[in-house]
Amino acid sequence: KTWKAGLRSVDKDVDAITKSFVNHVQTSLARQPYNIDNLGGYQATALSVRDNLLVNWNETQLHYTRKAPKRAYYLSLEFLMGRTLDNALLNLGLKGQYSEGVQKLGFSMEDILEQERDAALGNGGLGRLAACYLDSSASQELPLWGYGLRYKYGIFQQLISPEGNQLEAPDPWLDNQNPWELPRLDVTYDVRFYGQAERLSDGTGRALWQGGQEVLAVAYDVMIPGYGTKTTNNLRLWESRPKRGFDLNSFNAGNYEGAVESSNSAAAITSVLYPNDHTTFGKELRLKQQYFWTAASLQDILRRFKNLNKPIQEFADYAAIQLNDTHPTLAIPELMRILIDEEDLRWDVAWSIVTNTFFYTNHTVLPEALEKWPVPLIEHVLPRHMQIIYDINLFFLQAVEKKFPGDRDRLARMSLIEEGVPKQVRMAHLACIGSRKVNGVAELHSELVRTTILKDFVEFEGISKFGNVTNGITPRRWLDQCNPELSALISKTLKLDKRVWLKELTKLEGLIPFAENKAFRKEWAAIKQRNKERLAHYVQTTLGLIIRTDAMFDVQIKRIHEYKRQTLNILGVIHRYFTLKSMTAAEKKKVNPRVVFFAGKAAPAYYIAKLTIRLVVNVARIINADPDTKDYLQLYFLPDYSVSLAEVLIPASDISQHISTAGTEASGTSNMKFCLNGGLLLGTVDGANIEIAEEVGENNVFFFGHLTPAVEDLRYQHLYHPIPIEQKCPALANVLDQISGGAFGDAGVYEPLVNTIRQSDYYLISDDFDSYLAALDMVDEAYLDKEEWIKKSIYTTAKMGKFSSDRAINEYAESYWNIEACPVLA
Ligand code: 26R
Repeated sequence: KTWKAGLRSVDKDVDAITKSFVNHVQTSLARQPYNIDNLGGYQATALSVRDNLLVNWNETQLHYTRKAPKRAYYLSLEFLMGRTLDNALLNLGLKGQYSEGVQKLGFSMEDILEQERDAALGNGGLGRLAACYLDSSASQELPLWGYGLRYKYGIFQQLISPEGNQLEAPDPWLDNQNPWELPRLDVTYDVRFYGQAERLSDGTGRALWQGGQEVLAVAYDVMIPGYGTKTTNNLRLWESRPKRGFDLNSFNAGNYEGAVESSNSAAAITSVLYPNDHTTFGKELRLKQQYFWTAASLQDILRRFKNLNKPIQEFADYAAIQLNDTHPTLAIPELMRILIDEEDLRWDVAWSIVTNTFFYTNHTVLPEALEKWPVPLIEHVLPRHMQIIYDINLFFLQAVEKKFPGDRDRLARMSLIEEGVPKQVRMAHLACIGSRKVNGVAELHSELVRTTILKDFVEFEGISKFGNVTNGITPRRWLDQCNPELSALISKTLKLDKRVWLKELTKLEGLIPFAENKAFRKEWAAIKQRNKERLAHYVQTTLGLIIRTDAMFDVQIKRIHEYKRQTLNILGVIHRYFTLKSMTAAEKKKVNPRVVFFAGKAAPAYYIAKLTIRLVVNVARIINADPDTKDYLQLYFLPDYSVSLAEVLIPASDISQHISTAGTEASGTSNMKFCLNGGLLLGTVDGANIEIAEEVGENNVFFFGHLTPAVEDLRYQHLYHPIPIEQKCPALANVLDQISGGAFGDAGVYEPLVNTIRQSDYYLISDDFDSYLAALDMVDEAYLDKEEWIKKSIYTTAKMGKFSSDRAINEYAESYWNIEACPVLA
């Protein structure tokens, strides 16, 4: 009774909010209530909001424990969360009250929100998708936890030198304290590395793994509130710590460095996010990250299961574990190890539990991104796991041999082990055979998974194991938060509370008839205009650049990679520049002014990608200073792309570019975000672009370029029947000559980049350039008819319902994990 009286409930009124703010200023921040700056204001607000989240979080977790539903676990090495405060306020339904509260105390909510640093524990699409899925899982009241690593440093900060080079600086995101995490110093597990594995000779197949290094995993919990629900799910991030502070023997022997060395090497495991996407490096520390995280997560999941007092054979009835790409694939041999060596199960029983527990999502078919780990490295770091992988492979290949007798090529293709020096473990094969189901992230991509990288596995295991779940995005962050005016207009027009349509996004179709309403179109366009001004203001205050806002805003923002073809875009810009320069004043008058934005990070070791950035920056320098053209064409490379920057850029865009070589972009998710905000799409017939076009109709997107089936043939032609670029594509040859000739300075510097196109041109720039230019012209022409353009914009937003991550997470829940909503009653 006494306890109950003391229990806290959620603060619902402004008085309670200001009280808790002041209270946190005094007792948590140890500061005086007067004389608090915006950072202090942010911290106090965040701590107060956190208290409210905690009430719901505790209730949710207790509810799950009591109800004991089957749960899903989302294992991802990346969670690209961005900022939390605004989202927490929205989902709690306390935005208005807190804005009023902080205003009473002399703050503006906008300034407070700006103080928060992004949680940037991810590289790009895969990590941001994980964050959207967490939001949707809680909003759909699904019992789901995320598991990841608490990197001390997230994705690097990008600086651009005066020459245009990308420089990397660390991202010390935890320096100002992180109010959104709860350290759980009581939730810890031991994780072993190295040592010796000896098979027991008792005929059970068990082994003893001893010695080596033991590291402690410490849990940090991040609360994930659902939109308009009490459900507050959990994201558990592991931090590595030395198991013992330092080695006292070495210390006493005077070897101080030796004494702290092992403690340093333990802490190093979760020190930094690897900044490469799409190229593997085979680094030992990365392998240790993967094992550390999967081992800690599995111990945690098993401990929770054991609290249910069910036989271990029922594990897969209570837990579904989603592998976000192959990064957590070591969970498969790790669960085998636990079941066999520690739980004493027979191999077949263990394997059937494992293959009913895991689900694998593939996020790329690019060969250089498919993970392979050298056998000697795994043998060294995880000796017992290497034995288990060999055993899995043996039984697996025996089964293949049985189904396809004498087909040695097939065995070699399907083996978990790739022959070579050194031998390597193919993680996608292991993830595939160890999982209940496998999926790709858009229709085309899933088909490519089935027909290319996992073709043999489809033939062996049957097609029904291989599905598709098209990606989605959360409309809470990617419409309501980033574009509040548009959200308000939609609610007003649909005569629906946003709490309805933000959870049932297909309701947006109700906007279609309003496309014919002139007054509505005017309001729609005015909001786009104000979003452009907001972006211009941001660029002016952060970079000191003046951007004209009466132009078409053309945006390409994503990781810099050859397959995403930022090169195609910049070459198109250069072509436009020289075309403008050759025009008379009268001709120019008819031209749409255009502002082109690029943003994105290159992997620090990706030379060609960095050179692409340098080219963009230097082309911008020339173009923006040229009096002949600057009224018609401006170009900006915005440094240090992030979730928060995307939230400003996306609502301001008229057209965005998603122009990967056909068949290379698994899905793309920013394409959905732009379209949801009424930006039109210029793209190739690739990834989710195709499904977007299916929704909005081909007349409302700008498609160009060769299709996936042509790509292989074209590459073959490049190699064996090359046509000189001057002959094949004169417009492109001209542009390349200008670059080589030093039109943008640095004659010679860009040759390695230019040569990738002049020579093998793996990503087919020369094949798609002319049709790309034609598509750009079509965009220009369409933009001339403003009213028609706005109609397209409205129609595009209206048709984005399919791409809500609520739809996607429900597909996983129903068709994959077999879990159900477990609502926490108010
Ligand atoms: C192994 C390592 C180097 C690595 C490879 C690839 C690390 C990270 C990646 C990231 C990849 C898998 C990625 O982000 N893929 C993207 O996933 C998005 C979400 O499904 C897709 O929208 C996007 O098309 C795809 O490139």
